[in-house]
Amino acid sequence: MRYGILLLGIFFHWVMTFGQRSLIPVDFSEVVIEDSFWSPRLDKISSATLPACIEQTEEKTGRIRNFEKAASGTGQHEGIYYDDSDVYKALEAIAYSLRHHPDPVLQQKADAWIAKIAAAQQEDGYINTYYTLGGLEGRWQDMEKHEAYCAGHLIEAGVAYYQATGKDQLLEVARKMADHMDRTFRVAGQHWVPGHQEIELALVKLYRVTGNEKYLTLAQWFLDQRGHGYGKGKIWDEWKDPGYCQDAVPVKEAKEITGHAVRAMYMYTGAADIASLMGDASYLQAMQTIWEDVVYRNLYITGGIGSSGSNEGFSVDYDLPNENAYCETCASVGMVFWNKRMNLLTGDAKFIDVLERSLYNGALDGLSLTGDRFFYGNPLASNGQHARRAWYGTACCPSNIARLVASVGDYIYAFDQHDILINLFIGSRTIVPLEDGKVAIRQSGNYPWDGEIHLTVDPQQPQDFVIKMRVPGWLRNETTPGGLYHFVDTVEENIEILINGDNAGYKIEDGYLQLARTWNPGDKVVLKLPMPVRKIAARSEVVADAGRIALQKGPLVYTFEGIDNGGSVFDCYLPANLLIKSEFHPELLGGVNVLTLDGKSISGNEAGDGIDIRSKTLTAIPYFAWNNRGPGEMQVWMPTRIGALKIETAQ
Ligand code: FUB
Ligand code: ZN
Repeated sequence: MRYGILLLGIFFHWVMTFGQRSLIPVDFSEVVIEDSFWSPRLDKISSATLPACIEQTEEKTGRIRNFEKAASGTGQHEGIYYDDSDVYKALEAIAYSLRHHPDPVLQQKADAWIAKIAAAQQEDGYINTYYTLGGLEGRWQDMEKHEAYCAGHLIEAGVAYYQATGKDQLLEVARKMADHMDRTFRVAGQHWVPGHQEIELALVKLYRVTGNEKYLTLAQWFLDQRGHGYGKGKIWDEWKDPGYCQDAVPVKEAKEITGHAVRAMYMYTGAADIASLMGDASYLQAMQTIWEDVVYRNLYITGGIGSSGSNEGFSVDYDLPNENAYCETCASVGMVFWNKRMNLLTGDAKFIDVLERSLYNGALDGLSLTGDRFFYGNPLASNGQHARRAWYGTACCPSNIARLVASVGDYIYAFDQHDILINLFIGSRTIVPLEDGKVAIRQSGNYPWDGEIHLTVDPQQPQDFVIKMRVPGWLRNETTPGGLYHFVDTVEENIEILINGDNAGYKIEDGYLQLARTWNPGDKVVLKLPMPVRKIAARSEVVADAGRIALQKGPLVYTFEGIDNGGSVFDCYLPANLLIKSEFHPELLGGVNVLTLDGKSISGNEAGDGIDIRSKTLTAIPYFAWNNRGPGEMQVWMPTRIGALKIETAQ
C-alpha cells in the first residue's frame, strides 16, 4: 500500500514534468544513516531533543492541553495562536527519528498525541485550537493568524508519520483539513493569502503521498493568490507591508527578496516544488532571480539569512552585521529546504553548495551538542550576551532543527531515469530505483573532517548509468555562487577518483563529477577531495566584514571563541602569511577539528601612551560548536589589520 501510493506519486511526477529537467529525491525513509558525524546527532535527537520538545509541549506549556480542551469543547486556549504548529513539527521530528531509532514508548506517545489531535478536529475538517477554543466564528478572518501555516505543519507531520510508521490517522486528519480549505477557498472562489507560507510546500507533499492532484492544484492556487491585493489582516491593514510576507507582487514577478525570511523560504520551497511538478518555467525564472538576490547580496558566510530582527528577515543588500545578526535557525532550515528543491528542478550542484553551507553551519548552530539547548538567532560575533536556551516563547526553532537533523537522509541522494546524484557526503545506504533496475548504494567516509569518500555501487546486474558526485564549490574556488564571498587565495588541488582501485577519467558538469559507465555489482569508487583550510573575504560592500577574513575547511566555517583564546578575541588580529595548523581533537566538543594559528593581540602599553602588539597563538573551532561551554566572546570574521579592530556595538 505504502509503496503503491508512493510510486503512483512518482508516476504523476514524471508524467507532469514533461520536458523540464526534474530530479526525484530519495526520501529519508529510504536512507539508512551510518555516519560518524550525523549518527551521534540523530541519537541526540532521539535521546535529548525530542524528550525536551515533549516535556515543553506537554508539561511546561499548554500545547497538548489545548487539543484536549478543543476536543472537549471547554477551557481557554493557552499560549500563542500558532502553537499548534510546534506540536505538529515535534511529531514530524518523532516520525523521522522513529525510522532510525524504533522506540515503542516514543511511538505510543506520538499515537496518544495524534488521537488527541484527531479528537479536536471539527466535523467539517477544520482544526486549530486557537479558534476552536476562542470562538470558531473568528476563524478564517485574519490572514496573518497562521491557520494555513498550522495546517501545513499538520500535513507535513501526517505525511512523515505515515511514511515512517505506515499509520495514517494523522494523515487522514491532515487530508480532511486540506479538503476543508479546498472547499472553503479554491472551490468557493474566496481569496486567501496565507500570512505565513508553509501550506504550499505541505500540499505538494500531500499530493506526492496520495497521488491526488487536487492538493497540487490547491498548492498552486495558494501561490497564485499572492501579489493581487487580496491580503486582509494585520500585515496589510495595520502594517501596510505586504512585502513582509512576500505579497507585494505575484510570485512569478518577484525581482528581489523582501520581508520575513522563514516565510520567504517556505514559499519559495513550495514554488520550486510546483514549478518542477507543473513544468512551469515562469516560477523558475522568478526563483532564479530571487535566489541570486539572496545568495549574491544577502547571505551570511554561515549560510544564515535574515539579518534584521525588526522584521525577522531581510533588510537592504549587503547589510550583514555580525554581532547583531538575527539569522534565525528556522531561516537556515528553510534555506536547506529551498535549495534542495532548486537542485531537483535544475540539476545544478550550486544549490547543494549553498544547502550544505546552511546545513553544517547556520542551521546546525541552532542545536547544542547536548541536544537540549537551542539558539533562535545565530550571530557571527558575541560579546558574551548570547546563550543557548532550553526553550523559547515562540518555539519554532527547536522542533525545526530537530526535524531537519532527523531527516538529513532527505538531502543525500537524488535520481532520474539513468542518473544517481550524490549530493551530500554522509555515510549511508539506500536503494535507487533507476529505470533499468534498482541500484544499491553504500557511502562511507569521515566527512566533514576529511574529504575521502567511499562508494559501493551495487546494481542487480551490469547496468549503464551515470553516477554524479558533487564537487563542492569550496574545491572549485567558488566560496559562494555570485562572489559575495571569495577565497583570498586560489588553491589548485586535484581531485582523485578511483574506480575499483584504478584512476578514472571524469568530467565535471553542473558542479558534478560525472561517472558514466557500465556498473557491475560491487563496484567500488573512491573520491578524494582535498580539504585545505581556506581564507575568505567578503565583497567590499559588506561593511561589517571589511578588513577581515573568515576561515573554512571543507564545508565548515570556523570561529574564535574566548574560552580557547584566553577569554578575549576582540583584541586579536590575523597577520598576513598566516600559517594554520589543523588537527582533529576527539576529546573536544564531541570531537571536532581545531585550527591553530600564530595571530597577534594588542593591548594598551603600560605607560598608557601607545599600544603593545604581541604574538598570540589563536585557536578556532567549527562555528556550529560554539557556545557549548557557556557564553563568552566569539567572532567568525577576524581583523587582518589593527585598523579593522572595531567592535560592533549592540543596537
Ligand atoms: O510565525 C511563526 C514563526 O515564529 C516564524 O516562522 C518565526 O520566524 C517566528 O516568527
Ligand atoms: Zn524559528
